[in-house]
Amino acid sequence: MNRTHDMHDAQARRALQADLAKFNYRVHQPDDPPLFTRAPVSDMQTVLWRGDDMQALLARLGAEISLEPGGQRRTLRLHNPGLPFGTTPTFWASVQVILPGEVATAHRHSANAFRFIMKGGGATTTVDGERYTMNEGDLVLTPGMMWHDHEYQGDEPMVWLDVLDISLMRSMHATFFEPGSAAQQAVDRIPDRSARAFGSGLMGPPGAPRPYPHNPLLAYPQTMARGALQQAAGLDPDPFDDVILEYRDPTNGGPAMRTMGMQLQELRPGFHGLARRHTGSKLYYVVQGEGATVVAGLRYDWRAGDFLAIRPWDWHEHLNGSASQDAVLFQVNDAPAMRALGFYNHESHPSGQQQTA
Ligand code: GTQ
Ligand code: FE2
Repeated sequence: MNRTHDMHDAQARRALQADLAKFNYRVHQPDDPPLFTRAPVSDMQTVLWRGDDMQALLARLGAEISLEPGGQRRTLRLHNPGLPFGTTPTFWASVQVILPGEVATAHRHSANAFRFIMKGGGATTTVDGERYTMNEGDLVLTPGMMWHDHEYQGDEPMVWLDVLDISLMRSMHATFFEPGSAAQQAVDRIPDRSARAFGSGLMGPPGAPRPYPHNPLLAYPQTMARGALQQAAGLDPDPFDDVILEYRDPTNGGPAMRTMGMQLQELRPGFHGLARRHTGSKLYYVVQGEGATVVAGLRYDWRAGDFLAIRPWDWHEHLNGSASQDAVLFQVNDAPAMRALGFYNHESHPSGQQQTA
């Protein structure tokens, strides 16, 4: 192939394209962006949101935005400036504020959702007629097309993280949304029913179908999760993540949701993990303590209340520089969706850790 040939080819491709358009065909053009890159190229940006900035904004949201029956939730969306919408290419994370006496009215949607309680406690969510009381550090699931509404009868504003696989659902043109016929569902099942039946993770109803058709467990309380993490601290440390556990479907050991994975981890004082990269995106919420994550050679220092979203295929490693304080991170990732589709891929850094700028 020489230069003249290339020019001739480019000309031929342009001419062909013009004639093809009306038949809904195309041929690749020399200036088209490359389709098959050697490795993932993402428009997403790695972003750190500071909890300190968020506090005042949440107070404004509470004061200035009302919660209308049948309307949108009152949320501060974590927007990724590299993307047209959403926090990552697959999911949207938002921080929801609910004030004493408020009801977030019933609806359902095809997007899978969960809540992780950031501040306060006592609000209830009803999921397909089953009511849960939500407290700080709890994880509560709302799988796709299950009816849900929230109610809060407390004294102080309550704040939680919502994550929905909206971008994934939208990219697959599979959006359904349905408002409820009443503001709230009837609570017509035993409260905490799924947690009572399956919540121990070790014992369950002997008559339950096997395999169970979907994860029957909707709530993962903080006390359970932190207790499990404390037990795991007695194991060998994970070289990337120190002490880490994922939230699981107790009936099959798989991820708690079909598209999104949730994990809780503890970085002990002095921990400096190895660097790795993987396909798919993830978001960390700092539950406790402080530390840093080096992403693509840049160091992001974080502390309790911060969020950090990491771009697909960026090298990243965690550290806790404190001499005495544990750091606790809650994580959401899209690894279950990536794995189910055969797109999950990961690598450890050849030098163990990155050079920082
Ligand atoms: O609480 O049902 O952040 O439907 C976005 C969409 C929360 C919810 C969000 C929702 C909800
Ligand atoms: Fe919802």
